[in-house]
Amino acid sequence: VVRQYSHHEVFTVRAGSNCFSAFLWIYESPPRNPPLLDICFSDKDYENAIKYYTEALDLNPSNAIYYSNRSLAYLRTECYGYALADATKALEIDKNYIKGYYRRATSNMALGKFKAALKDYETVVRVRPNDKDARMKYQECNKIVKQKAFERAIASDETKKSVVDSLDIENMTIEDDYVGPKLEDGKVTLKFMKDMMEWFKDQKKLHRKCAYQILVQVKDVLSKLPSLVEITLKETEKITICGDTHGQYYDLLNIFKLNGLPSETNPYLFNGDFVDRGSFSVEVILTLFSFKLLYPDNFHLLRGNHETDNMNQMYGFEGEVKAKYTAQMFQLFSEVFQWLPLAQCINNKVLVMHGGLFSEDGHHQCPMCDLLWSDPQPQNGRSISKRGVSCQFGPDVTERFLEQNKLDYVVRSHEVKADGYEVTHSGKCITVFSAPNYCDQMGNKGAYIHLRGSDLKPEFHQFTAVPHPNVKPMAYANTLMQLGMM
Ligand SMILES: [Mn+2]
Repeated sequence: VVRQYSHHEVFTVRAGSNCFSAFLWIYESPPRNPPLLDICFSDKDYENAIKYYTEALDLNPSNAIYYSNRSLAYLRTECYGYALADATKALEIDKNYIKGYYRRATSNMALGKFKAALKDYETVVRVRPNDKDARMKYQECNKIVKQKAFERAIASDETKKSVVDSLDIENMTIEDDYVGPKLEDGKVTLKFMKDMMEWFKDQKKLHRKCAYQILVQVKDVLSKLPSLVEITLKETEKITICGDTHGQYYDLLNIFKLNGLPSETNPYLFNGDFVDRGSFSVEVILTLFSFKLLYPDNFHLLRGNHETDNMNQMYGFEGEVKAKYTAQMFQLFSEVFQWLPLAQCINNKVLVMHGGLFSEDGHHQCPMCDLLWSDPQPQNGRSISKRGVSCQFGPDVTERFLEQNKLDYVVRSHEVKADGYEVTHSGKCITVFSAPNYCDQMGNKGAYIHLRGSDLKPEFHQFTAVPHPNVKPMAYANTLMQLGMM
């Protein structure tokens, strides 16, 4: 394999980092080699890979392999839009380049374009009829396409009934041998919270009756909130804003250890992407929902782009809920997610949302998609999203938006940052990300922000990842999205 791609060896040696050469070597070897995939990469290596391939492409813009390799680096940094463009380019240059079809298929899978992905897997299988790996991927993708077609066929126009109507929670029995936490008189209490967090820490399962009670109650609480929640901090009050947590339950516990448990005097705002990727998403979301029930006015949750069905199907949450509970419970989660607010404004001055600002100034065509998906960019104006969804917005866009709405700055999450946070657009656009060592492989810090009512100045606190039990991220994700399958 190394010999076959010897020009990459030269290239990687020039790049001068062991980890970086390992990165390239591994991904040019057959994806059937699982032990190698345990090597830890940091986000810097992907960034470097992208940088070096971009330089190489400047010198040699007709090299399909460079495009294909950069496409992989983009896949790993969740820039699926760019990944798709590069894979497409690789195939334009060399339509016989089989790896290009793989990359394009993976990009399309990640973007939820299953039919397009299937077509590419089909090509690979046709060219390489004896390739078991290709056949497996083809079959897996085919299964999804058929399932989607079936779902469409049985879907009706009638308003979907809520799962809540088909549940008889009162009559669910808690078996005598269950010694875990239970709600007290059907209510979440501080004692229940502490017991549940300990219980989860020991990798034990909350009784399904309790899980259903929490979900039904939180649906009720969330459904009464506006899409844009407004809060006021008094002079002496502060709030903690956290970014993506992505199923990293043990890191969530660490935030509470470092920054104190949520309470009426220690309010929190969690800015979306609670689930998917990390394999303790059920524990994270049940903990967050329960705190919402305990402190409805002082514990805030906003929706991320991962609080939605198609993401949960690909990136693990649906699989995890099915493994730990049932498909019906996943449906209820899905209903609850739809009630999560989309943005929060603090003291009329700081606007918080998961993704960012809008594809257009003034009134907006798809405000929800933009709020949950967009990213800031350093250059003025707007450009095509690296993710293939929504857009990227420049400092001028932020400036205009803030001016029009008489705001000081925006806080958003959605992107992993080496320091756990990043201040851009001259301090007007702040990113906060709270999943340290994201996916066990990015080597990034996590961060949270303190905002005080007195001055509304952001104060950053960083933290590093803590160990977690040996269940790898993406353990419940669609097999085609798992590491090493790309
Ligand atoms: Mn996100």
